[in-house]
Amino acid sequence: MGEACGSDTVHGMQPTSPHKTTPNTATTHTSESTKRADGRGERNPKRALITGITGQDGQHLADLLHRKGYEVHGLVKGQRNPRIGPLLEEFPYVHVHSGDLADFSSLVAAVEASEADEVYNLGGISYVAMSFTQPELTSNITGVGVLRMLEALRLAGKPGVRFYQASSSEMFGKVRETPQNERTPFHPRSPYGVAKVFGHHMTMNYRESYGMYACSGILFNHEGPRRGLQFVTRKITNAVARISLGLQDEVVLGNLEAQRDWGYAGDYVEAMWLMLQQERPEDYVIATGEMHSIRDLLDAAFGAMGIADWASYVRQDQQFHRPAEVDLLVGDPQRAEADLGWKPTVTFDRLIKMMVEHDLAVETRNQTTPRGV
Ligand code: F7E
Repeated sequence: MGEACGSDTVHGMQPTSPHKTTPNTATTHTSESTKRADGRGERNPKRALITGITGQDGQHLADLLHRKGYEVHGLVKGQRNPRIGPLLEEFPYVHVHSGDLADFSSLVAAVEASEADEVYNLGGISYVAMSFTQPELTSNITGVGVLRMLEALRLAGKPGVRFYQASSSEMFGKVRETPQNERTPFHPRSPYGVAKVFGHHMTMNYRESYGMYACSGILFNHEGPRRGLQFVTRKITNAVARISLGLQDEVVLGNLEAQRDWGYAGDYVEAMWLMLQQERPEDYVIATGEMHSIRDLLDAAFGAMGIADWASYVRQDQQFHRPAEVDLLVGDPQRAEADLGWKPTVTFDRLIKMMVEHDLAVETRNQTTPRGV
């Protein structure tokens, strides 16, 4: 199947990549990989394939796995994707495969060409607000995309490959209990949440039906300087930096009463990796166990710049409210701590301060660097 599909690595990316030249290269590697009994523990370095590698979590995970000695492969959509250049500039060791979670054959080809021992499915539409305006696209990529990847592994005959699914606390939605744990029922409140529930159950189903090592991390909000500017933490920390430099007057937000459990993305990718190193595949809640409102977030972000009263800098607008809101989320990470030995290392205040300082440095640099340099 490898040579027939359009998921050979993107040209001009990785000079040392064994997979970058022609689709036929993938065929050679596929035949080698079939010699392994279960695909694990017989090869050094281990290989990982990450979907969504250009996103916040993908970047943190690529870095972590590289430091652990893995050969890191990433699935990237579109040959002219503008995020490929910056990705390879920062992570030159990544082997890039062109493919799409909407395109089954490209997933089969990427699985075969990468010869992955571990697949981390982080790809998809992750912005909850957008899922209300593009519900069908969200269902297809964030939901059915999980099924496509699981089928790609099954039909490519890769029973030994370990699969991680990025499930989300958004699945809890209108919460039935607080804090939420692995047994809390789901009640999603957005097309995104519904799609994640589909992917979560499909991952369980492949584990139970085919004995695959397939598991999900139910990750609560996780942030950091790599977070996209549309998410509320980074939107605020970036605005605070710009306001303090006189580049912006205010930040316009939606619901200030929402409460979330915000942790540091760098900690959370460690949990993903740990989940694939266990004897048995299990699903885990990954969270800090602490809840804060958007108002707390504003306190922390403006506070980092020495501004105690932020009211005059913040305006609310209906355009940032959602048709159905998730009022509060807070996770109980006890199982992860007991089984995986995982614990968050970055506190809420430190996380927000780190993001404000990063944004201040970036915005200052942008101001002082002449255009085109
Ligand atoms: O919103 C409220 C908004 O967009 C957080 C994704 O990574 O975490 C993330 O989803 C809260 C919501 O993240 C604005 O209504 C107020 O209550 O930063 P967010 P999210 O929706 O919680 C989960 C775990 C995921 O899986 C997702 O992929 O903040 N809020 N005003 C606002 N949110 C945004 N974005 N912008 C505002 O102006």
